[in-house]
Amino acid sequence: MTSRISRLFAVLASALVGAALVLLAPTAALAHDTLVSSDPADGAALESSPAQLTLDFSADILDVTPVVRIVGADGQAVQEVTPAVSGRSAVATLSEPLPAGEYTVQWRVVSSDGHPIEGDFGITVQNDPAPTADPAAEATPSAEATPSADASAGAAAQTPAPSSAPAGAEPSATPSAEPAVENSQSSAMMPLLLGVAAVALIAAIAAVLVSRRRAAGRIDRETSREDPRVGR
Ligand SMILES: [Cu+2]
Repeated sequence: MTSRISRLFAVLASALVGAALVLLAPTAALAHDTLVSSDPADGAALESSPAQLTLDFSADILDVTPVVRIVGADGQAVQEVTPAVSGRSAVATLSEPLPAGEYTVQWRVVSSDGHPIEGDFGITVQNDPAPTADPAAEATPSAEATPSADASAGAAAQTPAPSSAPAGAEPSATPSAEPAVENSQSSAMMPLLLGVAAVALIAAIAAVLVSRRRAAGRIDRETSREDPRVGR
């Protein structure tokens, strides 16, 4: 009897443990935060290096040793950044712009349930960071750049100007001169031409009208008589 009770108890206990495991396991899995989105997004092809990477998770992650590592196509880590965790997002500000290339962004943060979670996504940078190289170079050679720019501008203004000006002047001079003459001639002849055209138009209309009336008259005559042309 005691053995039966203890056996029943053991069965009940194992059933309870099994039920607890079944119920708790999904909630534990659901409690794991996931990466919802990122900026730049996975697979993004960027014209130039992003200044920062923003990772948004499904819940508030813990600010415990978060890491964002940017790995180049050769598998070598280019940068390793400790992102700033705020609520659901972790923002990794790059220490320096990325050169052109394909990168894998590896991240590891601690989920709101205390479990570390990690993942990665890919981005492509299409151009080298030229803008950041220019300001550094501009600082010293700016004094040299202006004279050289002036010299080149002066050379460009002096040498191509005579060569281009005659080249441009010759074609433009002849057409501009001829149209000017034509314009003056045509402007002087315009009233005459218009008068001639008007007279010609009126004459043409009159001729058409007259011929139609004649034709109509002929048809009338033709219909009334037997072909007057043959008779003539
Ligand atoms: Cu967990």
